[in-house]
Amino acid sequence: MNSQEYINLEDKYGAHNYHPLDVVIDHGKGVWVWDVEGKKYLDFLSAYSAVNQGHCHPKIISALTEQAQKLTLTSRAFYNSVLGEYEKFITEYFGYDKVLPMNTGVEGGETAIKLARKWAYSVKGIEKNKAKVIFAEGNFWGRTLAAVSSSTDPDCYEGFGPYMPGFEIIPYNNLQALEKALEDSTVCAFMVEPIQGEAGVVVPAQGYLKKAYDLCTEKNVLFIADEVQTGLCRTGKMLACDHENVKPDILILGKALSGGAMPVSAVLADDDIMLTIKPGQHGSTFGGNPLAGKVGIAALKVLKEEKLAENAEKLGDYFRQEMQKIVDELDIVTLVRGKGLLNAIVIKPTKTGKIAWDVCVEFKEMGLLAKPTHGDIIRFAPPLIITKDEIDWAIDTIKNVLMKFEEENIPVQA
Ligand code: IF1
Repeated sequence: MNSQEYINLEDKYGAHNYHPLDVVIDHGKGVWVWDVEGKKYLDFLSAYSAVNQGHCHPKIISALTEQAQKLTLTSRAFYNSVLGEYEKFITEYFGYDKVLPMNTGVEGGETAIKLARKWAYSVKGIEKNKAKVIFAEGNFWGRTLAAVSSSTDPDCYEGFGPYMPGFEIIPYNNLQALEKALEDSTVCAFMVEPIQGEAGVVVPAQGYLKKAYDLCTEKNVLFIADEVQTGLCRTGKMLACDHENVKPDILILGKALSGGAMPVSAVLADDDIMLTIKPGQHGSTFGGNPLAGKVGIAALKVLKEEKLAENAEKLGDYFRQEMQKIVDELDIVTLVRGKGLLNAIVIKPTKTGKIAWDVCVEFKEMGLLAKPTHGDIIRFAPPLIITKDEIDWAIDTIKNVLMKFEEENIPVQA
């Protein structure tokens, strides 16, 4: 079958809950993927930061295949010979007493909020069913009803009401708003992305995270960091919170925790928070399965062995510096922002409002895969194993495409 035939199958038999670019990927290795016609692409999305270690990393795949021959799932009705080893490894890796293993990032978010509420009633002493959690405008932490209840993006929440009570939303990167919200003694937690991914790689002011953490601590409110997308070396440090030496009370990880091999997420916290959930009060069939444990250990080891945070920091700075030259030179792109290898450019709005999409289609034709978010923003997030030569090729490709659009489509203010 050719690409169009694969696309037709998905169109006919699959829910239409996505609008993918017209490329049918068949196999991948490192930073490269190939479509069914054998055309090669540089992956500049990394499955939304799930393949930080590169596609099909040999060490992660061998951990997966070796364990898959032995034992894949016991459920938590019984112990297994991998989970304890994985729990010890990941809690020592990040410096927390305990981990609650789940599968998807959004389950990590749900788990963190349930922990915060349990802690609110059993430790902080907030009146039953009155605990509030604060979120920032522009947040994205998944697609469950609780997640969309905290969203300010109509595409995420419209048509899915009624919404979860006890959620409050304040402006992102605004300490005065947070300080004011924290005056309410029923607030138990502030859940925030250190850099907002889906919002378009929105980087808060230097010092925001640290000051937000301190304000929460002063008010005995839990600081929950959603590092599902920004964590695991993506922003040039192991965690984005490390840029400000903030240690979250609750840390949520996902995506690259498995290197893209399977869904693995984790919530880390110390005993005073984690032990508020008692046996039988939370979990999931696949949470903490032995396959995820072995894959998680391998994925975390690769991050350090291959110094992916250092590479992301160095090549991310270089990438933004080169992108800035393009911003200065061209009219069509108005800014570049990001940290490490989580970056985005903003395309000047036009009447059609779909120029970012058209640019990504042209990127695809030229062999680079990226996707717009929120109309005029294009996120660039390659696997963190990328080399300088590969980044240089990407920069040239991005520049050539943008220059082509500059000449052909003089953008008009929307
Ligand atoms: C989609 C992007 C969207 C996340 C953060 C939790 C989750 C995510 C910071 C939930 C998931 C994914 C979901 C995927 C596209 C992608 C995404 F920001 F990465 F680009 F949508 F906003 N916290 N992000 O980014 O993790 O349950 O998906 O494992 O839903 O379209 P999940």
